[in-house]
Order: sequence, then structure tokens, then C-alpha cells
Amino acid sequence: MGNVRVFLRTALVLLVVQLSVVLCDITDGNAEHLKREHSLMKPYQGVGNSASSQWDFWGSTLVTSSYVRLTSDERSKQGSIWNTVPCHLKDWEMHVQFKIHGSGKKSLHGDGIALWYTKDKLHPGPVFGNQDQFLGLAIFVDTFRNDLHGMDRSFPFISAMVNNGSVNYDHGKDGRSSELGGCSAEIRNKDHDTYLAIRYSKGRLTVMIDVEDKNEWRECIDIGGVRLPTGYFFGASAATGDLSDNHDIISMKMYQLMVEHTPEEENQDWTKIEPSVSLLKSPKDNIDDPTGNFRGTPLTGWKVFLLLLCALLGIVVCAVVGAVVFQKRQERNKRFY
Ligand SMILES: [Ca+2]
Repeated sequence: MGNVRVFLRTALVLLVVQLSVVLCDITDGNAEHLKREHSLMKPYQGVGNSASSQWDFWGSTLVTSSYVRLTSDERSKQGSIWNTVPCHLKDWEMHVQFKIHGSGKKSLHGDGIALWYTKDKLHPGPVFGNQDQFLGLAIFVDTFRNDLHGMDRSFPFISAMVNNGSVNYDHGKDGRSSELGGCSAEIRNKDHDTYLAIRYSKGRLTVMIDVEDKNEWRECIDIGGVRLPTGYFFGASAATGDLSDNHDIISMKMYQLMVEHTPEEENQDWTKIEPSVSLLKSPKDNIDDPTGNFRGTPLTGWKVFLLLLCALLGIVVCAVVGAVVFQKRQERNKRFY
């Protein structure tokens, strides 16, 4: 009987060790690389109120326990929220849950949300509540068509812009002259959650959206040759004009991507890089995804295998634990009777 118990115990220990190794593999690149100092999450404790706060806000921004409202559904509002910790990650992915909603029908609502990775923070201005001629990256979720000649695209329209401080955002043309890419997406007044992800890794900028309640990412922008420095700030801003909307940020979750760089790249001073784009659109066939880290991306073969293995091991562990507990109980019962 003793031998059986030793065997069961050893088997149990081995299985638990194996299980934890497998689980480590699966979470790699996800939860354990969430960077809390660059993330904004419910219930936004201490946001803007304390000296230790990692987020600062400005203008019409209202922080509740379940959302950060950059503007309410009223005219001529501007608001923003900014991470106060500069980001020194070379490769990152930002997941933004947002909600744009209001009473405006058809196209009578505006203007939208902008997401920022810029040198300066808390500089109010005319570009969705932030300064023009900025240094860095902007992703615009533009809900109002200003350019009546640009009827070839439907709004809301999501676009990206990289600026070295010299270019103006042309509001009247919805930023078309400076945009690097974009897509149309129905994102207003949705009952389900709407997400946008920005990935920057090895000079490649990818924007994905998940707005159709399918829990999967759809590619919106994918361009190579993008150079962005480290040490900039993440932020979000929104503005209303004659037309309005509630522009809410529910969360901004920053993930570090584990990507290898060459020694030359590592030795470079990344804070000195000037924001630029060398290649306007990368060829679609040049896709070799380094991490596959987007939320809801279909599982690859080995992940399915690991999940199945996990499930199987879980069942075995349960059975073994059950057997040990049952055996102990039997022994205790023997002692009592
Ligand atoms: Ca616009």
C-alpha cells in the first residue's frame, strides 16, 4: 500500500510540474507581459488625483468607475487622458476598448477619438483635442466626414499618421494628405464592446479592430518602415464641434512584445530616433507575424495541441488528487471504526 502512495505522490508532483510548464508557455506574450504602468483599467484608482498617478487628464474628461469619458454628447468639448510614464519598450501592443455613442442620427455626430504615442503630453490643440505638428504617432477614429469630396470612403474612418513635428493635420480633408493607411468601420452606438489594437514591432505598424462582436481582429492598417523612438507617451483625446458624441475609453492595455533585435539595433539610442516612415505601404505578402499576440487570433496548431494537453493533464491531476483524497479518507475511516 505504501508503494502505491509513493508512486501516486511522485506522479502527482511530476504532473503538476509539467502542467505549470505548459501553462507558462500558453500565457507567454499575454497576461504576464501586461505593463501596468502603461495600462488604464477599471476602476481607474487614483487616476489624476494623486501624485503617484500614472495617468493625467485634461479638459472635459470625466473619470467614473466604469469608463473615462473624454467628451460628453455636447457641443465644443475637448478632453484627453495621458500616461505620465514614458514608454521605453521597443516592441509593444496597445489594446484599447472604447465606446462612441450619442443621440446624433445618420452622420450628425462627431468628431471622434485620437490615440497617441507622442513626445509631448497634455498639449491641447485643434487635432481631436490635441496639438497639431506633434512628434510621434496618431491613430484617428474619425466619426465625421468633413471632406465632402472624399465620398469614396464611408465614415467612421480609422487612419494613422506619423509626424516629425513639421506636418499639419488637415481637418477639412479628414487628414487624407498625411494618412498612412486606414479603413472604414461601423463603431458607433454598438451594444457590444468595441476594440482597437495598435502594434508596433520591428518598424512595422499594424492596427486591428474588433468591432463586430465576433471576438476576432480585422486588419485595418499594416505598414512597414515606420520609425518611432522610445520614451514617448501614450494618450487618448477626443473633441466635439457643432456635432457631438460621448467618447469613452474603457481600457487601454499595454503589452510588451518579446522580440529579438540585432546587436546594432540594441546598441542604438532609441530615444534619439526621429519619427518617420520610409515605406508607405508594405506589401501584403510580406507577412511573418512574430508573436501572433492579438486578442482572439485563431489558435495555431501547437497552441491547440498545448490546450488539449493541458485539459488532459488537468483531468489526470484531478483523478490522481481524487484517488489520494479517497484513499486518505478510507484510512481515516478505518482508524475511527
Ligand atoms: Ca473628420
